[in-house]
Amino acid sequence: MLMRKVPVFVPASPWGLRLPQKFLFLLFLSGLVTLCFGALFLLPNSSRLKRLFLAPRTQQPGLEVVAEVAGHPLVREQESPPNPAPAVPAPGEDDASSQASARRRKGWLRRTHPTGTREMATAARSSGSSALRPQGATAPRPQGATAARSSGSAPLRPQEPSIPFSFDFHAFRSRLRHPVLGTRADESKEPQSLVRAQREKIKEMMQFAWQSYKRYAMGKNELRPLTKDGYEGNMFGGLSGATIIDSLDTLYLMELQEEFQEAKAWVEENFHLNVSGEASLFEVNIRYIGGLLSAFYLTGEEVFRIKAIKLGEKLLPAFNTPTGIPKGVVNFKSSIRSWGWAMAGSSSVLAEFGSLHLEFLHLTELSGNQVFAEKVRNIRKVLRKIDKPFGLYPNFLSPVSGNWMQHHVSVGGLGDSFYEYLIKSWLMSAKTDVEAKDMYYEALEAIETHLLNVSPGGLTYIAEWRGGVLDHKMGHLACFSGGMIALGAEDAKEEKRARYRELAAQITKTCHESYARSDTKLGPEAFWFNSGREAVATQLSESYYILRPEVVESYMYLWRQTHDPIYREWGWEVVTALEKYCRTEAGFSGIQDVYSSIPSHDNKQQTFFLAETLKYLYLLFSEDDMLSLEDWVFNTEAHPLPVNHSDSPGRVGGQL
Ligand code: DMJ
Repeated sequence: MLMRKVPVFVPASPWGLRLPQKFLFLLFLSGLVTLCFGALFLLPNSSRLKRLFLAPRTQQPGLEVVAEVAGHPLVREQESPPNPAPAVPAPGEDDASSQASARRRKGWLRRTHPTGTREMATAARSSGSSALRPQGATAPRPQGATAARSSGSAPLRPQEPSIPFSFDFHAFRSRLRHPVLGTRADESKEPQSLVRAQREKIKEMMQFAWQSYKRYAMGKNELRPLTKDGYEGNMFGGLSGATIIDSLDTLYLMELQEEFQEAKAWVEENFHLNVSGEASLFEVNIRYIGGLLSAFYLTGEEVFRIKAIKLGEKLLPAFNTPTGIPKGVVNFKSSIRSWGWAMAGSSSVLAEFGSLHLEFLHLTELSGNQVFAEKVRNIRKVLRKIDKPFGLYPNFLSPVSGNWMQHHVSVGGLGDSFYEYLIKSWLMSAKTDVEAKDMYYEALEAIETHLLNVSPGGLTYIAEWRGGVLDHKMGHLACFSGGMIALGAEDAKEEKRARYRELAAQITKTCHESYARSDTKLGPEAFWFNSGREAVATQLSESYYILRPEVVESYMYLWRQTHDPIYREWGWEVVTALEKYCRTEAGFSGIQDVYSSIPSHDNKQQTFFLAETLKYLYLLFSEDDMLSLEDWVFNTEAHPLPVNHSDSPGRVGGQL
C-alpha cells in the first residue's frame, strides 16, 4: 500500500529494467558484439561476408582478375570453377567496353547480337549439338521448323547462356571459298579408290593413337606406349592434356566424331589454367593456343575461344623485357627467364619469338584485345630495324639490348618457323601484309645466296651458317622448307617463281633421300653431306626419328602444287614404315636408330604426331579443297587458322 502512495525515485527505463539489471544486459550485449566481430576472422572462408562489406565488382563466373596488362585486366580461373567453361564476353572487357571495341573493329568482328537464337539452342539441345559435328557427318534429324532454322548455325551448348558473342562466326564461315572438309568429290566419283583406302588407313592410325592415349594416359601431356602410362614433361608449366588439344582438329578433320567429343568434353571439364609452373612460350603457343584457336574456327564452340584467350593472357608477362622481345620461358606464377641453354640464359631464340605472329593476331581478332597484336607487331619492328649479317637472321637475340648474340643461322632448329611465319603472315592477311612478304623474300634470297648447296651427288640442301663457315648438314626440322618454298613460290617475283618451285622440289627430294637411305625408310634427326656420304646421319646421336612431321609436310604442299604422284608414293612409304617400326601394342613410338631394322623404341608418342604427321598424311591423300590453302594457313604445329577474307580494308588495323 505504502508503496502505492509514495512514489519511488527510480529513473524509468524503456524496458522497465533496474540499474543493476540494465548493467548486466549491456555487459551481455557488448560480449555478443565482440563475439560476432571475432567470428568474421575465424570463419574458414570469409569471402561471402567480405562481399557484404565490399562494393560489388563486375566479375565473370569462374574468373578472377589478377593483374593488368596494357590496361586490360588479366583473368585467371578460380580453383574449381563452379560451372565448366561459361560463355562470357572477351576476357578483360566488360560489356560496355567490349561493345566500344567491337565498334572499332571491322571484318569478322561484329558484336551486334548473340550468335544464336533460343531456337538454335533448342535445336542444338535436341540434336546433341549438331553443329559440333564435322561437316558431312550424319546428325540426328532436327525436328520441325525451329530445328530447320538452326541448321548451319553456330552452336550454343545447352548449359551456356545466350550472351553477346564478339566474333561473327557466320560471317566468317560464309566468306570461306570452300567447305571446310571439301566436297570430297573423289568419294562420289570413286567410292572404292585406292586413295580412299589409303586415307582410311591413316584415319585408323589416328584412331589407334588416340585410343591408346585415352586408355593409358588420358589427361596427361603425352602417352608412353611401352610403359603404358602418361608423361607430363616440363615444357607446359603444369598445363595438361597437350595431346588432347593438339589432336582436336585432326579428329574433327577425320570425322572421328566420338573421339572429338571425348576431347572436347575433357577441355570443358578438365582443362584448367590455374597452374603455376614454368612453360615454354613457344610450345604453349603453337600447341595449346594454336590447337584451341583451330578447334574454335572449325566448330564455333565458345569454350575453345575463351580458353585460348585466357591462356594467351597468361603468356603476356614473357614480353616484359626492355625490347619487348619475349623471353623463352614464362613462369605462370611470377617471373620470366631465357632458356639456360640459349647463350647462357641471355638470349631469346628466333624460331620461338618469331613464331607467335599468326596465333597472336587471332587472339586479338577473337578477343578485341589489341595487346596481343601489339606484342607481335613490336617483334616485327625490332627485327625489321636490326642489322642483318648478309641479310641473314641469326638464331639468338638479346631481349635486353636487342642485339644478335651469335652468328649462327639455320633454317632448321632455332630458326625454322620464323621464316615460315613470315610467308604465312602474308597469306593469312589475304596478301595485305606486304612487310611480311618483303621480309620473307629478302630472307629467302639471303639463304639462297649463302646457305644453299648442291652435293657432289646432286642433292640440293640448306646448310647451317656459323659466322660465315658452313656446316654441311640439314636437320629433319629443316625439311619443312621444301613445303614453305613451294607455298611462297606463287607470290615471288615473276622471274623467281619457277626457280622457287624447282628449289622446293629439289629440297623435298633430298629429304626423301634421307629416308630412303635408311634401313627403316624413316629419316634421321640430322643428316650430313661430307666425306663422300650424303643425306645420312654420321653418328648414333643424330640417328633417331621421333615421329616428326616435316618431311610429310613438304610432301603435302608439293602434292597440292604439282599433283605429281611421286609425293603420294613417298607419303605411303612413310605410312608403311610407321606401321612397321613405330607402331607398338599401345600406341606409336619414336625409334632410336633409323639405320637398324630391329627397332629400339623411345617410349614416346609425341603430341605432334597426332597434330601434324597424321594430319599432313591424311591431307596428302585427300582432295585439295579439304582445308583449302585458299582459306587456311597451318601454324607450325599444323593447326589451321583462317585467311582473312574480310572485304573490309580496315580490319583490326589490317593485321590479319
Ligand atoms: C613441332 O612441334 C613443330 O612443327 C615445331 O615447329 C617444330 N618441331 C615440332 C615437330 O617436329
